[in-house]
Amino acid sequence: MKPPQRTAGRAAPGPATVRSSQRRASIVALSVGLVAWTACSADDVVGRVEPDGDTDDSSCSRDAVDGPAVAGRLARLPASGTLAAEGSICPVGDRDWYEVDMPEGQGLLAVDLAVRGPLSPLQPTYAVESCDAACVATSSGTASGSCCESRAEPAADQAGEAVRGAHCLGAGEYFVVVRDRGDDHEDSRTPRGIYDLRVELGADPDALTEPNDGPEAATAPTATGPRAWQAVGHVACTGDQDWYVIDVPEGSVVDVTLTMGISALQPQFRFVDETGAVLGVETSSRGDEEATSLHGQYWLGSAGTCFVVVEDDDGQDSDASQAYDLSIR
Ligand SMILES: [Ca+2]
Ligand SMILES: [Ca+2]
Ligand SMILES: [Ca+2]
Ligand SMILES: [Ca+2]
Repeated sequence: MKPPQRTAGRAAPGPATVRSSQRRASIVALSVGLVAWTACSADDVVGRVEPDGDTDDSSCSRDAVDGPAVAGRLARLPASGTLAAEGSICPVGDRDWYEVDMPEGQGLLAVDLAVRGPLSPLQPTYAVESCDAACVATSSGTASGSCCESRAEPAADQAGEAVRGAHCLGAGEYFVVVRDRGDDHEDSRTPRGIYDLRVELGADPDALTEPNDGPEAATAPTATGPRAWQAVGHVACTGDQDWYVIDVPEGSVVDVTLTMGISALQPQFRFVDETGAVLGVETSSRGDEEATSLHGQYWLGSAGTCFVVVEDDDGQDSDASQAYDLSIR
């Protein structure tokens, strides 16, 4: 097993719970494909026991993808190559595990999860877990702490609302775990509701400069003149920050310009000095409706290092298909 090289969040491993038993459960006809356990070796597995105990409500037509040892495999849709599964959250507390292999050379995992039909009582959500049961990302953003067990995640998704996210992950093996946000609803409609899970794997367009998500890993932009630089990049996944570093002489005035076409995010840049103080923030709060053109000017009394950070305004949105242009002079 290869360890994740870059994750959207670096979460502490969850509690080591051992799967005590594998329940026999009724298997419904799903387009999940074969239930399998091949990627993470048994020695690596820290299983999770579903919170619903041994309740096996046959009226739920429960699908048997309850944990890493019996994770479902996603089917590849012929036309698009998208990986897909369908299932149901039932009974209350049900969690459905799907295995995803991130190959070398890829690094972007995009998830789309939606429940079919109107009036679903579910608040669908997902987490991405690594092979050793560490949560590395959630539908509501970057993981921190034991998010997979949290009952109080930040985004209050409405019942029945689709959730989407894109996550930067290193090559390796992961699980996408689908559940109700509070583990307190089941799809009780008649006929029983079905969710659609779609997963797409792709390359991070900034692969040559990532990870540059903090001052220590900041990228040097391309020099275009004695005191002029430029960079092209992408806010490619949830929580992606692109840090750029320049050195300036004493008494400098630094001009920063950020431009971007209409995208799925609200682009923003911060100007940060070497002490970490934020000297200015410019935000395009309508960047998903109109093109972005941001400009700021900053005076530095003493010579030193400073940073320009390009990001989404709240770290929740991303767009790997739309590049930004950054100019510093
Ligand atoms: Ca299920
Ligand atoms: Ca980036
Ligand atoms: Ca970055
Ligand atoms: Ca945003």
